[in-house]
Amino acid sequence: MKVRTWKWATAGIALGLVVAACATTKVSGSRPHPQTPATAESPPPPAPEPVTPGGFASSGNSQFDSWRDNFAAKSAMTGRKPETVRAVLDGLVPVEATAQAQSFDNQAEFVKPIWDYAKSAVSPTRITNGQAKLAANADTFTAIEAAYAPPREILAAVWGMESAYGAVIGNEDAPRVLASQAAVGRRKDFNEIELVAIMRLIDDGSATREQFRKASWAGAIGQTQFMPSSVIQYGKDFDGDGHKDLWTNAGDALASAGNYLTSFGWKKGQPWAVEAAIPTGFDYSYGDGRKLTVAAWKAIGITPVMPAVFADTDILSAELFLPAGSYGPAFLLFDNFYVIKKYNNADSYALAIGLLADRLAGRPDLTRPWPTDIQMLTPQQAKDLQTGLNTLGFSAGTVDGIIGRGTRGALQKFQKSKSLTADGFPTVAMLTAVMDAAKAG
Ligand SMILES: [Ca+2]
Repeated sequence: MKVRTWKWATAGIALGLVVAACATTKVSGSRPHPQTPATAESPPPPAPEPVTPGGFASSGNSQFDSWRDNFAAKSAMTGRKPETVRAVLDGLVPVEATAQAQSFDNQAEFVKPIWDYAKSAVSPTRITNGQAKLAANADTFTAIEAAYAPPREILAAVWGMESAYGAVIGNEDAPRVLASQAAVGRRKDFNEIELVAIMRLIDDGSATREQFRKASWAGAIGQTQFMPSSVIQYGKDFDGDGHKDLWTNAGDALASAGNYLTSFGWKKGQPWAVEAAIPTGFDYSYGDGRKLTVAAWKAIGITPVMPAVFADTDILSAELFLPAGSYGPAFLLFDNFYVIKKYNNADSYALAIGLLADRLAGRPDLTRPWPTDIQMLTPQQAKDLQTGLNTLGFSAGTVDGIIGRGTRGALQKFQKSKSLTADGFPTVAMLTAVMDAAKAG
């Protein structure tokens, strides 16, 4: 407690200096130059730094400045301490809008073929490092497992995927990236809520302004990459030192992830998914999102590759997931798969976490490899496929270049009509078959 008090006293002095500096700027309109008195030969003094009506030094971007003035006033009205509002928002210069938009558009979990993402996620290095981290933190994991529902390998996989087990937590300023988005109107409410969450965490002594200078480009913080509002809602001070320190305390970060997944309904003792062996001649149209019990899947020829630890799962419901159509491994997904998606809503992310966790638990690699020779359709090719299917009377809906359920279903009908494997998977070969049939028709 003494250390904390001292830190706050220091922070108070620092804040006082910042405020004093701002006041000087505001009043005099230019920086004082006490040691370089002006002479006739001196260059003219620098132009005064513009100050916004809200009292912030201008960022040079009028849209950002005006958003900040309004948001600062709004934040103060929610009961945040004025010095915290200023510490969080002062000095921010917006991230260039195009750079930020590109970061969103290029998220690997959405743009890579799912198997490329899964393969790079479950790399030998990540498996080796994860097993070493599990061993080095065995007592922490045992305590966290006793308190929360997910097994240690799932939490270790989240740790590995989010921050390379704490090694890479980001160097962006969370207030800056969140404010940049809010100012241009990109998910404004979401980003403003996160900024207020940062202010709240600083106000109640959970974190310091400085700690938020280590964040991801999206404003997520710490070894398990939580958004600030999630730190408030789900974060845990596992070592009981009074701080939810997801940045430097692995136990706090892992317990927070354990609590998060538990809160979203992780079912203890159930798998996230298991690989499913598909028999020859299987009707792939079963992979349409329907849920059947494991016993029912077995009855139609699917063989789950079930680790002994999950022996008694015949009564559980599962969905057949065919990420690479008939060209790669198939999975039976259980409820816990959808709980992982609460962490990051991409099938590829949840798949990667699950596969990495399985390896960290010492389970064998997939029995069926991922395809290496399949080329994904370009958006234009996807449009051509949709046009061809529509021409043939297999309605793929709007020609938008996005392969969703509708396009896959239409492709399955085409495949069935040609006695092809009806997996609805859009390969270049399948595009050619559709185009040829459409021309011939
Ligand atoms: Ca702590």
